[in-house]
Amino acid sequence: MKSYRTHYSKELSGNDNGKKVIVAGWVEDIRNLGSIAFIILRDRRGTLQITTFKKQHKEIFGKLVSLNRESVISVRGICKANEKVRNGYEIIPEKVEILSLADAPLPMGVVDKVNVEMNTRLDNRFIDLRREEVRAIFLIRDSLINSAREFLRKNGFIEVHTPKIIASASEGGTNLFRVKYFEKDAYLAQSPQLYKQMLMATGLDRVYEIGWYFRAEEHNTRRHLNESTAIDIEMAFIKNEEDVMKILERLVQHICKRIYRMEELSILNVDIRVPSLPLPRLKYEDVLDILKEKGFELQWGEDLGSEEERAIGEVMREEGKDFYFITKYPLDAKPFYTMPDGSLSRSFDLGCKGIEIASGSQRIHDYELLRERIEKNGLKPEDFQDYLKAFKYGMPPHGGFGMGIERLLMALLDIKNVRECILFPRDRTRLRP
Ligand code: AMO
Repeated sequence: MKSYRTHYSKELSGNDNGKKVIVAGWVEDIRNLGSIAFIILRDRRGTLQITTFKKQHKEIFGKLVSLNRESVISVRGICKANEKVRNGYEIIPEKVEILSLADAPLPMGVVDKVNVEMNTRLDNRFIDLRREEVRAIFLIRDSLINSAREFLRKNGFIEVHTPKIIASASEGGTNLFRVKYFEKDAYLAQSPQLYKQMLMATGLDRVYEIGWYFRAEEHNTRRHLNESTAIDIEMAFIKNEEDVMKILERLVQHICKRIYRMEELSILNVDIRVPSLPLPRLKYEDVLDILKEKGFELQWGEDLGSEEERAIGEVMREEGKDFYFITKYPLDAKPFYTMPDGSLSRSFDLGCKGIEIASGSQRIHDYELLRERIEKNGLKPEDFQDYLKAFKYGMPPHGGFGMGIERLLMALLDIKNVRECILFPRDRTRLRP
């Protein structure tokens, strides 16, 4: 055989009757009826049926029916139209090459309808990902990231990558993973915050990074990962946080427009609604009122917990809105770099169906004020000297946001557990595989 594969299952149909093809993939199922056998072969796009007859092809028949499930094979054969088969064709094999024999039993089933526990699935993620509905999430994730990149590039943002081994905290002093850096102590970056801001002093007016957050959060919830990914942007010469929110809402609208027709959504049985703009903007104080009506007693200044977020999501959903901003948080509830607005802040969170998916703000660009806010937050300006220096020699007004990729995906796809949205999750108890 010249090649292991000439066609994916999805690329063939009954119209290819008589065509010589080579297909390859995993043996999902073998139905041996004695004189005839059906092999279901799976590739990244779907499945196809191989039909073999004992009388005509004794050797091939024997080879195929004796395989363990999930073995990898390449099959050369003839495509034959057959209306009784799900995709309208079957492959009559002429040559079979076994590329990898699978052991039995499998650590977990691929097509069995039994519910496999999350831990078993994650322990055997390479098999879990063979399941169509699991793979669908990552195909959608790929499109989501691509469409974000497309939008940001079109709007003048350039892609950057900032250090992930850093000397000081970016989001306050807690939740840091400490690492040994030769003779010194270093940390894993909680976000690109300080670097993306420093870049605003360079003339690279608009930047974005698709990168990693490392957060040593102790809590083990359905919404938190210790290693997560995000789309961060920073933009200069803004008048206020509204300029940043406009980019963010257009970005989520663009992403929705790019993915709402994907066929993978039907595998997951979800509909994505493209939001109309502008998205609703709820002030923090109004959110407290809504929550009070719903029976939550949140004190002024407190951040919303997951229950409160869910309640707001429900209220918005009743109004037909999936996405909504919460604005004007109290200053003390936000990080030191946030621009004050009296006792409030020029900040916002973006919620989607009851889940916080992004947050951002206009930043302080005045050196003295920034120093003061660092101190007020119980942090040491000396620890931020490299960052602070960038504010001393010409720093334009600027702002930005960070949007969690897994959070956005879980909200859009109505997925209950954020671990489903990252290939190999890291949580409080999971460091493998
Ligand atoms: P924040 O800390 O709100 O803001 O993070 C931004 C977004 O990142 C996602 N996220 C997480 N997702 C999963 N697990 C986690 N542990 C986790 N932590 C955060 C969320 C969140 O909304 N520097 C600011 C952003 C900015 O102002 O530009 C920041 O990091 O979706």
